[in-house]
Amino acid sequence: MDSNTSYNFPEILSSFDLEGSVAEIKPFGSGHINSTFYLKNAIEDRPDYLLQRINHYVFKDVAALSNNIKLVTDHLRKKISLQGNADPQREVLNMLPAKTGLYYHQDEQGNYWRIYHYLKGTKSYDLLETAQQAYEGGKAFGRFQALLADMDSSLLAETIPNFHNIEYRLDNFDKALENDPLSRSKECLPEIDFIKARTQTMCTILNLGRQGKLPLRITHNDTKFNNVLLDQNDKAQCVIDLDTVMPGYTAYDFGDAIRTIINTAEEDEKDLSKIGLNVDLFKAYTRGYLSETINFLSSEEFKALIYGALLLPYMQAVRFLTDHLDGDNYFKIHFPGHNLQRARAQLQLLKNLEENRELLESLIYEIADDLRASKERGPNT
Ligand code: ADP
Ligand code: GN1
Ligand code: MG
Repeated sequence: MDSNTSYNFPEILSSFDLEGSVAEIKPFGSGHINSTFYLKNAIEDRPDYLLQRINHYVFKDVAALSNNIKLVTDHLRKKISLQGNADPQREVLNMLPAKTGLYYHQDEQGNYWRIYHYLKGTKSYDLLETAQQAYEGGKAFGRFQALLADMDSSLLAETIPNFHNIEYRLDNFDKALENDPLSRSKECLPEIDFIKARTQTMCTILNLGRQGKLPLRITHNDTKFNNVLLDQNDKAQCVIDLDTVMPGYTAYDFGDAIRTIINTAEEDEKDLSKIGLNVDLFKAYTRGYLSETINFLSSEEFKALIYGALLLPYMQAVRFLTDHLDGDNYFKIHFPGHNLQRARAQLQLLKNLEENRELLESLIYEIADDLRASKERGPNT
């Protein structure tokens, strides 16, 4: 699907007004849903681009999705331009209109495409290496939420309905177990039991939201660490992958970022003994995140952060295992059984998080106290 030969690139590229000319097209990134290609410009001082095929099996309304991204990036650009030494060209994704004026192009095969300006000199990490990177990631996602706090969330379409609704995910899991089209459930009985034992507790955030205790805000909803671009000095530059930006709870974004930051191994690690918790990176991310959000998070939202950190690996495991049972229709897999391996890794991560829950929760409180105290002391102390 992703090889350079299966798409009519000349036709796709000719539907956009690109500066210069494209010298090279290279598959890029490690996303599970869309397909990304780097377009190198033949002319040195002209921009490079990033071409993406939008997976319209997953994102059913590409027009609404593109409209969301346009609204969100316009809002971010406006807010960032008002800040002293910030540069919206570097810090916000810039999506190009096609010649039709729409922000996507549909090719003859029915595929949807969009193009962003490629942000030169940036890096994204599947596995991060230093506390500074974690801190910067926390600041980037925290700032993202803060900048969007005054945007009217009713303007945004729900690009994937019930995306982080754990009851809905568990319903789908039950349906997959019932149908079991490939008779795969028998190879994952311990994982099924582990998931079933936690169905009630994992609805905590959803229930708090239903009781009106958590505000719906505009959240990113895919805060994997590789969705923030860092610059050459490992400073946060730009939050990317905006397909799932829609109303959500802040704890979901915190939890999904922690899922990828605290894990000492890859998301799909086969050797479960390699999956551990890097508490220093957890502390650094939390400090960065709270430094941007502590002023607006309600006390209930703040208390819910730890539930988010437990929920997101759980929800991810449920989603991976559901897809495995269904026959791997949703997430791209690289070998048979990949989704099962991913689910097992996420459940192992959850076990580790549960065992260390008190420690992690107390660290969130300590970091918040420390930030509040330093704010009271003022900038010169
Ligand atoms: P996916 O949905 O497949 O995760 P992303 O939008 O996250 O797609 O893009 C995949 C990868 O491409 C990112 O992890 C990042 O490394 C890189 N990337 C995305 N957008 C840009 C950009 N505008 N400039 C530079 N690199 C980018
Ligand atoms: C998918 O597209 P990508 O790889 O950034 C998925 C996320 C999951 C993630 C798990 C639209 O994100 O929800 O958390 O895989 N995106 C969608 O790695 O389902
Ligand atoms: Mg991504």
